[in-house]
Amino acid sequence: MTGSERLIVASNRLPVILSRSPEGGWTFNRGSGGLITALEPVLREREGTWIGWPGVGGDELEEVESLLDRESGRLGYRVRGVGLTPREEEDFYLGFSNQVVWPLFHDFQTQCNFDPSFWQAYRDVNRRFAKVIGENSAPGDFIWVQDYHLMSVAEELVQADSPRRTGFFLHIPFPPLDLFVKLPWRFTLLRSLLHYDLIGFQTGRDRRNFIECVRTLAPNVQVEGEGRVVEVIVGKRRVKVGAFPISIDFDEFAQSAASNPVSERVARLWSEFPGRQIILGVDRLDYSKGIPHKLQGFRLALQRYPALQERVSLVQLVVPSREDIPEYYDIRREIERLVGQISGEFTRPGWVPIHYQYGSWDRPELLAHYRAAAVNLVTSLKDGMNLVAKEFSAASLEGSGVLILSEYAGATAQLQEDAILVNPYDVEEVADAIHRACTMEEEERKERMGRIREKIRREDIFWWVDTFLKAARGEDLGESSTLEIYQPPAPPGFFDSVATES
Ligand code: GDG
Repeated sequence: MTGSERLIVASNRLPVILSRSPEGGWTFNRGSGGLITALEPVLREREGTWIGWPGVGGDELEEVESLLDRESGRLGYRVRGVGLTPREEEDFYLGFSNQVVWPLFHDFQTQCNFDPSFWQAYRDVNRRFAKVIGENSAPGDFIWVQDYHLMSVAEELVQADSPRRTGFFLHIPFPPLDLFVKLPWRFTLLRSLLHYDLIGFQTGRDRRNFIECVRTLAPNVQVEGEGRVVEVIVGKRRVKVGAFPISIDFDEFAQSAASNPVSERVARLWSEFPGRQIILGVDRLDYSKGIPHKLQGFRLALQRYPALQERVSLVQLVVPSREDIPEYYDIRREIERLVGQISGEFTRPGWVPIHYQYGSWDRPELLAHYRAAAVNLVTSLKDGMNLVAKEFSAASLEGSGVLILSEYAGATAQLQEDAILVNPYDVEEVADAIHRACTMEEEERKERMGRIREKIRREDIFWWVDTFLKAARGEDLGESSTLEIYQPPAPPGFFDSVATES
């Protein structure tokens, strides 16, 4: 691929989502987020096409095609739809994607529902994506497939006799071998992935897990090279495998956080929490985010360090997600039970320990909370990256925010030196980290946050797109600073007694 060849992006959702208006027509909702912001300019420059589900059924697709064409004109790149029937939404999206791959890849093997009809729907939908990609691309184009919903697309393209140069980026973690082998379709899925020319993971750890699976489960595997991208050779195929930590549009976040409307809301928030520090949690409703663990850590912090009472408040936003899956309903009940208990135990006139909201904020409100908060508390039990941590840091304009980050978030690979790291299963460690963050001297806060912001600014979302596409072209990527695999260091001298015993 040269820098100017056509780019086709495929993702489960299109950046425009259609829904029926009450009058029976269609309304458009524009997606937002870093991925769309970063890919749109590249798509415009390269006569690109974005292929995905526009939120409609297969029988409605024809009806909306002219609307998508019109929208393509407005966007400056083409959007093409892949329709899903309600049954496929159930079995492919809520089923295989979110009750098999999501829990397994986040180490929640016991939450998996290995229903064979889910797998069948996954194959069918991936085949349909490949068909639409084949129809809307030519052999010289580069196809960039996003995320775990579409792992079989490259293989389906080959089977449909539409071979293309393909790259795949996995936004979620890749599990260790002993978990991956639990998957009934482990060999087929691995073979599917090996049809991509480049596979990108968030971290060195995910890449290591993948390579170990391939080495163990596929025959005659060799790995060549070092650095951000290595080559996995399976028979005659050479597959590039790399680690590309996703990021955010740092400058845009920092600038928007400084805007007048956001500054006004920051002032309002500070006046609503007079003389108090805001500890902020922003998480999609998901068992992988460790929200109950966060609440337990906060409760213990208030018990262990009574001086924190009336001095800090936890503002926790939980964004609704996948509510049709029973486990998500259960986790919400668990969260709300804990919020109720903690409020009951600590609330007193003039002070509420937890401000819990189940819903979402508009962007200025989100930015205002990021900027106003003294601490961002991230306790994911497993997380591909965690963009909230990066967004909080970018919006921390005063430069004195403290990031408490789970060891198990992908962002730890980059930010381990300056965030306060916690094992979210260790409730005492979380409590101590909250205390440390809330009592940290201004100077130390600023030094740490300064370095965090600099790292995120340097490796922002545009760097991410550029690095992935360069890797796809086989270009040299230079030095790699973020491939380190975080392991908790033992305290100095901890194992000395073992070493000296005979
Ligand atoms: C997956 C992986 C990986 C949240 N609440 C509101 C809101 N948000 C936006 C945040 C942020 C995004 O949602 C959440 O991103 P995360 O990265 O934290 O988590 P996932 O949704 O699980 O994303 C993850 C990511 O993919 C990218 O590769 O980092 O590990 O699980 O951007 O800003 N936005 C607005 N209002 C809200 O209330 N406007």
